[in-house]
Amino acid sequence: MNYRMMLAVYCMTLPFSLTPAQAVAQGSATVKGSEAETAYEGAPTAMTGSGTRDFISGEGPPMTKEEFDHAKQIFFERCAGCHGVLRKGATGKALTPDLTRKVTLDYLKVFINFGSAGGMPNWGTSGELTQEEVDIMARYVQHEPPLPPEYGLEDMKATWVVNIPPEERPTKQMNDVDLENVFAVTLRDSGQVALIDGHSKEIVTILETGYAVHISRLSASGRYLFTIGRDAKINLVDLWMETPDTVATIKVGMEARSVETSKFKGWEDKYAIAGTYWPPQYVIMDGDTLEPLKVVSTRGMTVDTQEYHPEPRVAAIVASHEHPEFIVNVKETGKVLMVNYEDIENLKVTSIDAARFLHDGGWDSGQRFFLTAANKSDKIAVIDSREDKLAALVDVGKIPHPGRGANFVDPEFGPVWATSHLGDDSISIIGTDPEGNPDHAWKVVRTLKGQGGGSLFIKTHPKSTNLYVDTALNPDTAISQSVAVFDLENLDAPYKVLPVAEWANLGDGPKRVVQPEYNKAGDEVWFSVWNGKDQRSALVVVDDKTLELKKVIDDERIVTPTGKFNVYNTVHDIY
Ligand code: DHE
Repeated sequence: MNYRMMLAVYCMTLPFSLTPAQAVAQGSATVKGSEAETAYEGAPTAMTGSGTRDFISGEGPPMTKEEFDHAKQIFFERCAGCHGVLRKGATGKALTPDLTRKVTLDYLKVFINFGSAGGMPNWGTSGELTQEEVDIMARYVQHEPPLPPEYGLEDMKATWVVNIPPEERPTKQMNDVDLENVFAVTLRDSGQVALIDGHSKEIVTILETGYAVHISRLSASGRYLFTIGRDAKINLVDLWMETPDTVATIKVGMEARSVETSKFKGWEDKYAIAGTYWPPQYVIMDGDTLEPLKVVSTRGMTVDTQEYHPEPRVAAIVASHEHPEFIVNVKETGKVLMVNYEDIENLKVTSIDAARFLHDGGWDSGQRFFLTAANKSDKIAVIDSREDKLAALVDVGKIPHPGRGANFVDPEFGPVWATSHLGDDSISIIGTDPEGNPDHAWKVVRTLKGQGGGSLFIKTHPKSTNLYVDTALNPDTAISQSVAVFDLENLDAPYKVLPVAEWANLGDGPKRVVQPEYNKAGDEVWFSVWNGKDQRSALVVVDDKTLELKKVIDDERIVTPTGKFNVYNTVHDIY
C-alpha cells in the first residue's frame, strides 16, 4: 500500500467549530491513534466520478468545469471511502454544503492543508495535493455533491457474460488437485487471484479478476469459487475444470466488497449474493451462471437517530445455516438484514437493529450466532440466526476488526469467540455458549494484550491450540512485520512473536504480515507478506505445532498478496 493510498481518507473529521489557528495546531499533532484506520480505509477505490450528475452552476463559489472535474476525481479517489460518495458522512464527517458553506474558504483550506488530530491527513503540507488543488478542493466541497449513476438489473445484465454454460461444464473433477486444500489468494494490486495447491505449495493457476480484488468465497459444494473486485466485478470459477477457470462474470455496481453463496440444506450452490458500496444495494444471482435475479436497495433509516441515510453500504454477507437466508450487514444504517431466499419474488427481509458501522464478522463454533463488528460503536453485535433476533451488543476494545474471528474453548469459560482491534492492542474474548455457560454468554470473559493496535485479522482452528493475531497496520514496522501467537491452553503466558516478514527475506518495502489462514488439516498457518506493488511479496507457511518456518512461497507472480481462502475452511466456515 503506498503512502498516497494510506492518506486517502479522513478528510475533515473535526467539527466545524475550531478557529483556523486551532485547526493548524490540531493538524500539527501526530495522529497516531487513527493512523492504522486511515491506512486501512484508504484502500484503492474503483470510482473515479465519471458519469455523475454535477451541480456546478449551483450556489457554490466560482469554479471552472476543469477545476470541478479535477476536484471530483480527487474526492472520489481519496475521500469518498470515509465521507461517503454523497458526502453525507460515513466513518468521516458529513461534508454537505449546508455545513461547508457555514465556514469560510480559508477555514476549509487550513483543514485540507494541515490535517487534523481527528485523523484527517495533511494533504497540503505532505505534498500530496498542490496548493492549487487544496484551493479547488475547498471550493468543491461548498458545491452540491455530484450524483453518481444508479445501476439496476438491466445495467448488470449488459455486463453479464457466461463463458461456459453449465451444460458444457465438466460433470466430474477433471484435475487431480486436492481441491479442498487449495488456497485462493488475493493478489490485490494486480487484480488477480492465485489458486495455490496447499500440499505442493505450487501455483495451480492465476485468474484475472476485478480491480483491486477483495475476497473469495466458495459455493456450499466447494466446486465454485466466487471472487469480487472493488469495481464490483464478480468471477465465477469452476474448480472442476482441467485447469480451473472463470465460467461467468458480471459487474453488479461501481464499488463492492462482499459476495456469498447459499448454504442452507437443499439450497446448496443455488444462489449467490453480492453487496455493493455504490449503489447501496444487494443483488441475488443464479448460483451457477451469475444471472442477476433480484436487486434490493439498502437506503433507509439509521438504527439510532432514525434519520434517512442515502448511501448505506453493504459490508459483510454470510449464508445462514439455520434458514434459507443471507445475513447482510448494512454499514451506515447499523442494521442486519436477514434476507430469506425461499421465494425471491415475494422477498421476506427481517431487519435487525444492531449498531453503526457494521463491517466484518463470523460465526460462533455452533454456527447459530453471527458475531459482527460495529466498528465505530466499539461493539460486537451478536445475531441469533435461528430466532432472527439480536442476541446482544457487547462492548469491546477500540474499533474491533475480527475478519471472521476465532473460535476456541477457553479453559475457564467454555466456548468463546475472539476479536482483535484496529484502534488498540486488546483482544476481546466473548463467551458464546448461552446454554452450557449462561453466565458468560455475550460477555467479554477475558481481554488479552497483543503487540499493538492496527490488527486486522485473528485466527485459530479446531485442531490447533494457537491463536494468531496480526498487526498489519501498526505504524511500528517491527510489529507490522511480525505476528503474535497465544497459547490457548495457557492464556496467562506471554505471547510469542514470529518474525514472519524476516523469514520471507524480501528486501525493501513495508512487508506487512497479514491474515493468518489455516490449511484443511489445521496443522499449517499461511501468512501474506504484503509488500508494495513493485516490490517482492511472499506467502509464508508456518508449522502450527513447532511455530517454525515451513515454506516461503515467493514466486514472482505473487504480487501484493492479502486475503487467503482455504477451500475447505471457507466452505465449512471454520475459524
Ligand atoms: Fe477488506 C473483508 C471492506 C480494506 C482485506 N473487507 C472485508 C469485508 C468488508 C471489507 C465489508 C467483509 C466481506 C464479507 O465477509 O462478506 N476492506 C473493506 C473496506 O471498506 C476497506 C476498509 C477499505 C477499502 O476501500 O476497501 C477494506 N481489506 C482492506 C484492506 O486494505 C485489506 C487489508 C487488503 C486488501 O486486500 O485490500 C483488506 N478484507 C480483507 C480480507 C477480507 C476482507 C482479507 C476477508 C477476511 C476473511 O477472513 O474472510
